[in-house]
Amino acid sequence: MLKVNLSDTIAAISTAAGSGGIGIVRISGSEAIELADNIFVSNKGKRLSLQKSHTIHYGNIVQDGKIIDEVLVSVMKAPNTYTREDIVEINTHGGHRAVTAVLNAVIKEGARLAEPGEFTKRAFLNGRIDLTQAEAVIDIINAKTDKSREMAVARLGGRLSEKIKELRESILTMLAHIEAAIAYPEHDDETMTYEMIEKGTREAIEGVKSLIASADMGKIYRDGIKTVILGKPNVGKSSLLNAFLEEDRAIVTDIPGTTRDIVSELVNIEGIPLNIIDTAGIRATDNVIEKIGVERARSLADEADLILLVFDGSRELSDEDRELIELTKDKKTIALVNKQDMEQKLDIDGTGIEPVYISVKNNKGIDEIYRRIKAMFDSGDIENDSMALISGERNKASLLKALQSLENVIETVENTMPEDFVSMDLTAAYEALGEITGETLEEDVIDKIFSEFCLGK
Ligand SMILES: Nc1nc2c(ncn2[C@@H]2O[C@H](COP(=O)(O)OP(=O)(O)OP(=O)(O)O)[C@@H](O)[C@H]2O)c(=O)[nH]1
Ligand SMILES: [Mg+2]
Repeated sequence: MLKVNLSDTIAAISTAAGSGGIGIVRISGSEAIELADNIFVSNKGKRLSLQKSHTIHYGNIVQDGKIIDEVLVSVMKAPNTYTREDIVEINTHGGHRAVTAVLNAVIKEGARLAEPGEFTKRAFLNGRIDLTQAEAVIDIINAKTDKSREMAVARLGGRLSEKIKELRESILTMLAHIEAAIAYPEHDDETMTYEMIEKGTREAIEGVKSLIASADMGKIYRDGIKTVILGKPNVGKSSLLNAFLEEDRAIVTDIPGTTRDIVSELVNIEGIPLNIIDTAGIRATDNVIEKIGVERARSLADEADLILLVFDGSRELSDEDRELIELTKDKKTIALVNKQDMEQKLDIDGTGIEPVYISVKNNKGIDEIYRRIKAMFDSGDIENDSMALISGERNKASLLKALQSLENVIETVENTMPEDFVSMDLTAAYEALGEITGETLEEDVIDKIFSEFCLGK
């Protein structure tokens, strides 16, 4: 069990640093209301501890005879609160000094400064939400697009928890059958049991696989599609980046080799975030420095979720172009033939490439690039039930572990090895899935997850 001190009352500023209309100091714990009462002076002489839950009260925060700020105080009593503990939220004026002074007053009354994410951690430890929901809270806060926010909201509502719960329950049922078969061998037809287990395990494998597939989509919507613009020098790579950004971010000249350093920018294309990386042009020569460029292009291509491979339509296909085609052939690539406004000399028939013809100069064909990207990444799945529910590498790693164990089960069954092996692997899968909801996770891992939260959440 987790050894966490839930008995002390914690406090933090929950609003963002800086000036705003309102700032909020949040207090949670068994002494939250009493503590607030010590510094809250209602103009009608109200005592917070005598008020009903979920009510708001007007007055001043006063300490050592001095008014610190004029405030509105919300009183929320356990258990129907964010943390399931008593919560008081003090709405102050939103200046940094005002919220800080009120927080200091609360600390002086005996509250402890909350750690990052501690309110949400308490919600988790007190059983109000599971870990998928806690992580959804961070993801909503950090969402860079509406899509990733929508996905996180679905998780907060328990969509992922339900799926994990279903999978775990079906595994548990199988485990129970095996235990029964071991305990009462005379009552159970062994082959029957194995057939049932194989079927159940295959179903579980499908379920886990579809969640893993959604993890990749989830990552893309969360962090952006890592998009690398590749091409030989002077084809218009930096110009393309600028066209996406609708501003002159990267330096563009007619001198080949203009871009030296990697430039990267986040752009939002119809709700799909692209993390676009402009690179130095690739030259396939024997020159050592240029070779480094090719190596770098190769490693960028390896890391990319999407490659935009740019050709210059006004020049003939060169060795550099061929090298780049070779280098990107197994990757998600969109080929672009640029400079359509000029006389065309490029012949890419026979390369198997179906490019988008564009002219960055005349802003032609850029929409078609967007359409291709949407078709590639917006699988429609996102809209429906198999929504990208998985967030982050942690969940994916647990799913991969579960998958491995389930695949071991199939192997054991196929080789009619002893039941003990089956139950061992099923148990491992059951536990790996439990890590996602936080049921079978080590304390330090949980601490680490919450430490990535912002203060006051
Ligand atoms: N005619 C024409 N010129 C273009 C077009 N797109 C880019 N250019 C020009 O091509 C030249 C090279 O453009 P850049 O965007 O710097 O090319 P790059 O691929 O980034 O080049 P390096 O950084 O040197 O590898 C510049 O003079 C651009 O103005 C286009 O669609 N038509
Ligand atoms: Mg450039």
